[in-house]
Amino acid sequence: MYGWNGKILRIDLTNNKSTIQIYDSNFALTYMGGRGFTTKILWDELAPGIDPLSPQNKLIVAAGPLTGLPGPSLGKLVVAAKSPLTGGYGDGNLGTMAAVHMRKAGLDALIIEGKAQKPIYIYVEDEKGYILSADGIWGETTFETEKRLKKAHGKNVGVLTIGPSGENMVKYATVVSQEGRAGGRPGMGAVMGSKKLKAIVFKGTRAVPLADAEGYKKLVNEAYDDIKSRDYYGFWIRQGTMATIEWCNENSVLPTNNFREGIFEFHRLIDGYALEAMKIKRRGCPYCNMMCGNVVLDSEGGESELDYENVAMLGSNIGLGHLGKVSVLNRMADELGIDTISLGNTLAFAMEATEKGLIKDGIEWGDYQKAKTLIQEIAYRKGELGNLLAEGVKTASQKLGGNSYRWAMHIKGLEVSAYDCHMVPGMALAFATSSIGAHHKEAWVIAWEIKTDRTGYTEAKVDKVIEFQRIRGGMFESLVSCRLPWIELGFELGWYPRLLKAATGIEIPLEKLLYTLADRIYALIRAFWIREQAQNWSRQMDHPPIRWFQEPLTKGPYKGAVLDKAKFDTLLDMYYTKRGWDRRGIPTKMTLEKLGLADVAQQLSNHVTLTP
Ligand code: PTT
Ligand code: SF4
Repeated sequence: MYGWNGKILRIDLTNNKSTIQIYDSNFALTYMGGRGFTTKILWDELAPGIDPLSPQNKLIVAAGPLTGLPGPSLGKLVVAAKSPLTGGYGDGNLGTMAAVHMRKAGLDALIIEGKAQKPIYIYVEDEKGYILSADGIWGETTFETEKRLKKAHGKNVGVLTIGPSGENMVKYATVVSQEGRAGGRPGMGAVMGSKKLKAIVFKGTRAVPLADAEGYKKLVNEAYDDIKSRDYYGFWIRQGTMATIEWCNENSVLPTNNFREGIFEFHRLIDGYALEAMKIKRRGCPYCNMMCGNVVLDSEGGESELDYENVAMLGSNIGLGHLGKVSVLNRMADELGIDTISLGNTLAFAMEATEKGLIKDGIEWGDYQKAKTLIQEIAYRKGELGNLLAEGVKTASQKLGGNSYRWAMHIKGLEVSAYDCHMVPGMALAFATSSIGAHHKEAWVIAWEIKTDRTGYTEAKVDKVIEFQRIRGGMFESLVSCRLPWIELGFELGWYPRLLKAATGIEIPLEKLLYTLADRIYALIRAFWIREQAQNWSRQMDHPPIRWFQEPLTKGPYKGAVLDKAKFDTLLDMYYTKRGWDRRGIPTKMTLEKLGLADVAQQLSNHVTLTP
């Protein structure tokens, strides 16, 4: 095979064993890579109903046929496991030298199973895996851990690590790399912590075999030029994703005070222009020529890499209008290895619970000093409140009781990312049907929706959600490649089959990537959720938080706006029909068979009655 290495490294931490597994072109062409691989492996290998924090869970790190090749924004990989936060499928995407080195090590994926007896880290060099003691790094921050591992193994390696929050199994602990790339929102860091796995270091010295190396090189040079020639390129370089703060506020979708409002009085103080005034450098993922990691000096003199989601969730959503201070909270999240989106949600949840008297001596809106203390308490699970919030807002609201479920902003247990949906039903549907819970990554339809028709509950919106899920959640997550050149600068999708052809020698039309492959991955992820949640499953799991239906915006041009429950249900029905799922949101037997998943239908029917 060209493009794929055809090898997966399996490391069993319980038995201290490491083995290479060869896979064939049929597996490669059916699941492509990245999320396709992780989904298939987790479906095949996890026993139904396991505890996500037990040794029975597996952590998968997976690349695709384009991962780590020199080429525009191709330095990305997927980390996945059964999520301790949601109990369903969980994954995340990171841009890191670990992606490049894993592929140069001759591998396309790493499966980590079992549990070590003592803290360890994994060192992988050219197909070989070693389990080494984490004495001296266990307990350290992600930044310090990476520094020390680079001291031990040399600078030319890629490192994935967890911080104290992963070690303490905070349910939304992430995996961090390069002091500012973070991935695995639904607790992938906690899964590492549960295995006593502090870090994974990759070193690769080989070249990935390409079908047409010369042709690939030529194509890549053209692709880089194309990206640079795009109209928006200059402004992107200035502000990156941070331009979204201003746009969201203008359109009344900037999460404010726990998604109660869509506009923030102090938005100017945390927007892309505020960033420009503080910026000291840019960072980014390997091989990217539109790097978006904007680094600032925060209020305490530390370096903090800012993105839209981080700033909205730790700024407007908690009522903090000071970019220097927001940057401190963001850096703390990176150092401790906590997801900023879930963190911004849990802090806001606690602020609202304090305001409403459910938490005594809690935390007031915008209280920066208390937020810093609480972040530490969450990461180390210290004290009653820190421990409660470490569980995420769904469990925290169940434990806290009262009416707190009304302001727990999550879907399927994953906290909502930074778009208020009181008046964008298409985006609400995207959140509701995302395959890991309320994450924007698969169907960021909000920009299109606001430009075309923000009030309607139309078929066009359902189509757009599915189209984006195919492109973003299916194709980009399995190639694996960054989607930002396409969505932000208009880099055409047609480039990807061309790059694939040069890398693998195989002509895979865009339609195949977007329809058969993406739909297969989606159906399999859904099957995983149903298998794991068969007892609790209902279409309610695909519903946005109650707040957006029942508590209207009280400020701004859309004052009074709420989502309409009956109309939302109609959207959901349309979505299910188009996906070939029944009214419960479960893929029908016919749909699974059509996608080549007859064996999955067979197994799933042991857990639920399938519609023919
Ligand atoms: C992603 C989610 C996002 S999405 C952001 S900012 W964004 C938050 N970033 C965090 C962070 O930083 N530190 C932290 N401790 N927690 C964080 N949580 C949040 O995590 C990121 C970029 C961005 S910046 C986006 S949109 C795009 N995401 C991509 C994706 O998902 N797939 C893909 N094929 N390409 C993508 N390109 C862009 O990558 P999760 P990164 Mg991240 C500091 O992982 O779990 O999916 O959540 O990977 O390398 O940092 O790049 O406005
Ligand atoms: Fe990474 Fe940003 Fe470049 Fe995408 S655009 S590859 S997220 S630096």
